[in-house]
Amino acid sequence: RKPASPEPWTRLSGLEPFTIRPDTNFVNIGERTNVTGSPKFSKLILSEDYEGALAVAKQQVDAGAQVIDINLDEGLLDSEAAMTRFLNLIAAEPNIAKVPIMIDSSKWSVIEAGLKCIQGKGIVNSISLKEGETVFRERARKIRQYGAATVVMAFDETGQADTAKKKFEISARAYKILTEEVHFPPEDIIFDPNILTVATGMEEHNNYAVEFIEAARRIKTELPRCHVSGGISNISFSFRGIHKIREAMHSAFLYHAIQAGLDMGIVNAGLMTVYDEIPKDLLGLVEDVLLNRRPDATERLLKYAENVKDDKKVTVKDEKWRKGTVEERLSHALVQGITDHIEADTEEARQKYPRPLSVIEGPLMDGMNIVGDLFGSGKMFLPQVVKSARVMKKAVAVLTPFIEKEKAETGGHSAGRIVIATVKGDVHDIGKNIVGVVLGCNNFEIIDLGVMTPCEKILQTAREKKADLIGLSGLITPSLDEMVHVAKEMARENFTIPLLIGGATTSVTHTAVRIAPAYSQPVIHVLDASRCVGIARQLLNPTLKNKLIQAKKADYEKIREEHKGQHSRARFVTIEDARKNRFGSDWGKTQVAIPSFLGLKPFDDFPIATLAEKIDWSPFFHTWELRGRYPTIFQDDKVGEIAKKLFDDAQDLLRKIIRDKLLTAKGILGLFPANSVGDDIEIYADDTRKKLLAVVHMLRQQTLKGPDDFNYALSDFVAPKKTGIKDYLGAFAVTTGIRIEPLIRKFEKDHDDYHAIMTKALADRLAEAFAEKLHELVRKEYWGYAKKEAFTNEDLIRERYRGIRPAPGYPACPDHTEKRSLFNLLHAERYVKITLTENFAMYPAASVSGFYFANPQAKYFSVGKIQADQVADYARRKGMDIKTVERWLSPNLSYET
Ligand code: B12
Repeated sequence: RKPASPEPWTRLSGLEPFTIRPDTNFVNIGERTNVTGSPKFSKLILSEDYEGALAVAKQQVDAGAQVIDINLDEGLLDSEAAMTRFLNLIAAEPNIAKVPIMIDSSKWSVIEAGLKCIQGKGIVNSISLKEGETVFRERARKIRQYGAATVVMAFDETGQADTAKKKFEISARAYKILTEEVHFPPEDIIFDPNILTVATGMEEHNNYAVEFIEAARRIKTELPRCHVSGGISNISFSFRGIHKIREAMHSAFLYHAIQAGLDMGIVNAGLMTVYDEIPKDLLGLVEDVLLNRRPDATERLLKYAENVKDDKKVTVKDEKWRKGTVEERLSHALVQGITDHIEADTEEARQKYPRPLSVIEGPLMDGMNIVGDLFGSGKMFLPQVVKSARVMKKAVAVLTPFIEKEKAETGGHSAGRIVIATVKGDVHDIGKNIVGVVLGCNNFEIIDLGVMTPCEKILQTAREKKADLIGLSGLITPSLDEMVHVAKEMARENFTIPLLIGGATTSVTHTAVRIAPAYSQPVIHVLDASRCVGIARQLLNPTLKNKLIQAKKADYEKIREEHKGQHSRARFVTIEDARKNRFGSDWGKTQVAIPSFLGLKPFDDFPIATLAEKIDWSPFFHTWELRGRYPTIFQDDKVGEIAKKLFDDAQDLLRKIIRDKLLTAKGILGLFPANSVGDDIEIYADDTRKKLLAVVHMLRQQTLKGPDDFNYALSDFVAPKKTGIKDYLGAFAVTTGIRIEPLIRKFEKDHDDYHAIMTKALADRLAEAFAEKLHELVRKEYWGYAKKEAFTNEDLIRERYRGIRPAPGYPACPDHTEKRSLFNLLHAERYVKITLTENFAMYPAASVSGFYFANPQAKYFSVGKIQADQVADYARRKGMDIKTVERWLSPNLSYET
């Protein structure tokens, strides 16, 4: 008898078989047993509450999941052990184990651990061509051995596919390998062509749903018998927290994707609604977004979302709080950051209270105390606090004329008076402003002297205003020396008040080693805004002050000791030996790329809209002390919602900036003939290389290296003159801060620190995006050595391209004074309207400048500490005296001066 050959259907199983026939409806894969997507499940697993975790799995099956996806990828977990434990526990629960398991991990070892445990036939989620064909084949063979089906993600060696074409091409390539080489049954292949989030505000994301649907259609028609799946909730992350919108998006997306061929998906059955029951107006808006039917689709859906509350019903804004007493209303407005009624409410309070000052000391301070407590205990986040400050400032503005009329003194009632300033030669103030707002919210009186503040002005103001503390801020390394100078001057002028130090370039080590010894009174480094209130309060409290000072003294003493130890432990080579161990491209074989033009190319008004698309958003969130990477930060249990709100506000402002042309982006790039001579780079006027335009001086690493490592200097990436090879160097300077002042002043006048800080943070992001965009144009067009380069924004952010753009001040070229030659070369002051301060900060603040190296082997590195012999040599090369060089390079010196 000839056995009947089984139909080529996908046959999966847990304890029970589950066959996917051609007439099987859409297959639901439960998503809640995933630590990356479900905070609740994550908490249970991390606290080892496996009973609770099993209950989640059971709930999924009870709710109709036909397969359950299990993902235990969590940094704090031994994921292999956790996967083994959880799957073994599931095996003992027939009500769960009856369905097939999808083992989900980005780590192969975890997948394999899972494969060893499951009974029946499960699914691996996932493999891809990300690490190349060899690894792909190996893993596919292993999956066959274990007898599982597999999900194949649309990734290849160049990254994640985001267009229909790329998604299909990668899937087709994987299909061919799997079916022809690995002999994988096509019905056991499930393609996941990446469902990516739409309505993020980024134009390039608008077509993501359409690209997915198109890819699904092609995969199902052209790759026989396979399946298409995806993580459905990804599509709607932009609307996190607004269930009504998300449900509608999921259902509408499924409706269209299933028609195109999607036959399974990881879904939360609880976040689903019936397509036909989606209100028609909402459905129209949602489908406009999903099908990318109109350019303003996102904006319109966002507008709709504003009126949608999380209770799944459309409601008008909740105005119940308006019925409370005036005190309750003020407190609510402060905590929630609502400015709508603040003027009227403050006026009402003024009439109720005996004196205008009593309104500040009473209900307003009560409200701000709640804000301070919530922030202190981590229940409120910086963007919310800054919004509260805006409400407070508006209320105080209403009262100020009355207080002045009364000739009442507000200051005496504050928790303390603090003079803060960004030091001379430095232009950055976002960090300082944030600290000012946070301290202000906590009842400190802030006298903010702004940026580029000379020492004399800081000390004179502190004396005149009888300040209780001085706070200094700085972004670039030359500011460190300026801070030491202020400390010395405070000592010389017999100040007795404590000095606070903060800003991106400062550190507790520098404060302990260099600044604190210059002033006998307390000098304290403050890491960020969340710590400034605690420190300031302690310093101004006679009982707590001594304790803090003693503790800091001991800490700083220890740091100084450790610092000394580090110096003596570090091993260096002479500059001569370092040069012998230079990195040398094999110049004989190196093909130098010839730029498509030589000279300067100014950009007078680069479109901000183009730059907006290139923004790397993660640092924007860091500015607001929200930790996480964009866009996954929106899924963060703790800060996700706040991050989304902040992002939406930023998008609104960005749109306004673009629409009303509120900022101007100017830039210049230059491409020049160049050759290295020792550690310098000579730049020539033209390709005859007879006339020298400038010499750029580089520094070389001097720490002792291992056998396969080099002592790098950036000049190593440019062909030495003596090789006779014609090489080139690029340079650039960009700013997006032109015309920023009036915009900031407008917000500040309106007591709106939130938008003032946001404007600066956005301008900084745009400056960085401009540098990135210009570099891309250089690679693809102006230098043209990577014409076919095709990277996603993520790839660009991770710098996966050829060539580097180090900026003077960054670790590979730490000398800020080189900006002078760079600016001369580019005529940056003339074309871009950026000026350099005496300490080589660039004004406007939102500016970036640097060099381009095209050498395929060029990479970023840190020069680190250098020795006196190199400093002497460098001083000679630059025509500077040693003392001056030592001052500019003080953070890099391996010795005491
Ligand atoms: C974003 C960024 C930029 C932005 C703007 C930054 C800004 N607005 O402040 C842009 C892209 C414009 C930029 C440009 C440049 N940058 Co930059 N940049 C950064 C980055 C990545 C983050 C800084 C930041 O914004 N942090 C967020 C803010 C809110 O934090 P913050 O300023 O530190 O403030 C907090 C605390 O420090 C503290 N604090 C701050 N002030 C005060 C004051 C008091 C009294 C107290 C108590 C506390 C306190 O509380 C604040 C709130 O929490 C840092 C690297 C890093 N990870 O720090 C490099 C960094 C600061 N940049 C650096 C350099 C070199 C530059 C450039 C010179 C490069 C160039 N050649 O183009 C230019 C200079 C620009 C100019 N105008 O002169 C160096 C500086 C060190 C150095 N060697 O000088 C850094 C450290 C990078 C590095 N590792 O080399 N940069």
